[in-house]
Amino acid sequence: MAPRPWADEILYFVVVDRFADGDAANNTAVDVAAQGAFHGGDLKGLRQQLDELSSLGVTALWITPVVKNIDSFVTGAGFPDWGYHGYWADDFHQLDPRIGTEEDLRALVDDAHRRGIRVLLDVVYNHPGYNSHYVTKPETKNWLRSEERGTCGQDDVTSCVSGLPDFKTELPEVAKYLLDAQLDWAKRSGVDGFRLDTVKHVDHPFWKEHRRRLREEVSKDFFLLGEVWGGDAESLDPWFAGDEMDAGFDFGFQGSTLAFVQGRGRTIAFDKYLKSRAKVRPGYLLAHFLSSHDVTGALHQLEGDVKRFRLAVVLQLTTSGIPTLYYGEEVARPGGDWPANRSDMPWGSRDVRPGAGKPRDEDLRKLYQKLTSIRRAHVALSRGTHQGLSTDGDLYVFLRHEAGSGDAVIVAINRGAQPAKVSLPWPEAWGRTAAEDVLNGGRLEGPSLELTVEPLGARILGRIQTQ
Ligand SMILES: [Ca+2]
Ligand SMILES: [Ca+2]
Repeated sequence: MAPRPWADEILYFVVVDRFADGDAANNTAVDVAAQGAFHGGDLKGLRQQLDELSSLGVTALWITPVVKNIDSFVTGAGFPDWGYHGYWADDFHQLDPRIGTEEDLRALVDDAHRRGIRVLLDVVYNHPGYNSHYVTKPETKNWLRSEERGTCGQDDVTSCVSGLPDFKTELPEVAKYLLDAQLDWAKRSGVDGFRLDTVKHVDHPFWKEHRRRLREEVSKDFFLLGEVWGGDAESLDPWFAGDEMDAGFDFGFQGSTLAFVQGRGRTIAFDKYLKSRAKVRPGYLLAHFLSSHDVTGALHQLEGDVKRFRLAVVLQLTTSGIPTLYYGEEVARPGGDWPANRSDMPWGSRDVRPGAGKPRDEDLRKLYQKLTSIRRAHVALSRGTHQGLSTDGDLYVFLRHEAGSGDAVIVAINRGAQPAKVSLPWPEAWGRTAAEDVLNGGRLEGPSLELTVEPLGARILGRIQTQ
């Protein structure tokens, strides 16, 4: 694949078990009616849907962990809850047969690469699953802190997250075992990077060694996107300063954006939040999501208000960082509170299981297609500076500008119930050429920029490219 900065990627996150079923033969203990059970999705099914993802315009894929998970369920949530999500490992040296084989994983990565799509594998170093064999086997039982033995600590690194057994990653033997296993998958699968789970629950020396070994043994460009719960430009910095991660999730984007589109808080406060994202250490990136497997879905939080959701999507795909789309969001999959936030991918009239027959909002998907193509055509949207131009009332206008290419894009969002108007100076970066609304169509001429934005409407303006 041709080199491309990660700042330009549009990432799509898939919970493999809940996406597409390409192999009924691996469907052991599948029960689509049970919310905590396996639903049959697998790597083969995902691979068969790469054209679906390509046509959506995403450029990178993040898949849930593929290693063998525990074979039993837990009942703490009030229903049988299985390791369908991949975060409850039972053997780091085997793939989960319900997800697929090593060949399936390699074929997925190869086919994705052929379409110009990079792949991030989700990796967990902090813990195995509940009652995993690591806890009971004599060779490994001292590798873990556990509630059963009363050995869980009190701090982020030594506590037992969600009551899960905690790997003593500070012990060289434990670190080596975990690193050897995951680096081996990186080498064998050809993935482009890892999405790293529970980052703040593992010690910094481990992450430094992790990075050092990946660069030496796999690739100097191997990309690391870390989940530091609650992370933002400032709180992620220790993992950037220490050369441990390349990027981290911005947990503030969902709440700030949903509040803005719902008319809560002043427009200037939202502008201030978006500007604060530029404080991220130069060369490092934030990844921003509207929904995930760990938070309540955005559309659900908006009580199904697709008009406001569309504004949030425009903001996600026109602001800096790596936009991280959550599977099915693009067709209005109703993702509620946990565990409904991991519901099945809707397939409409197609039968690729898990959510076969469930309806899709194809108009919403068309908006995503349009926005991904606009983002990919305008480097200002992925790499440019962010400058608020108007923050009066319910209208928010901002400029994204990338000096190297001279590309400049203006985005205008009206969250109010009335049409909003503003008159702005013609952007210097556009010179004297005319501009066009690349989202809705329509031409604009200088000498000033006279903008009207419909209620709950958005406009994206760029200079008309001369041939
Ligand atoms: Ca299957
Ligand atoms: Ca830990």
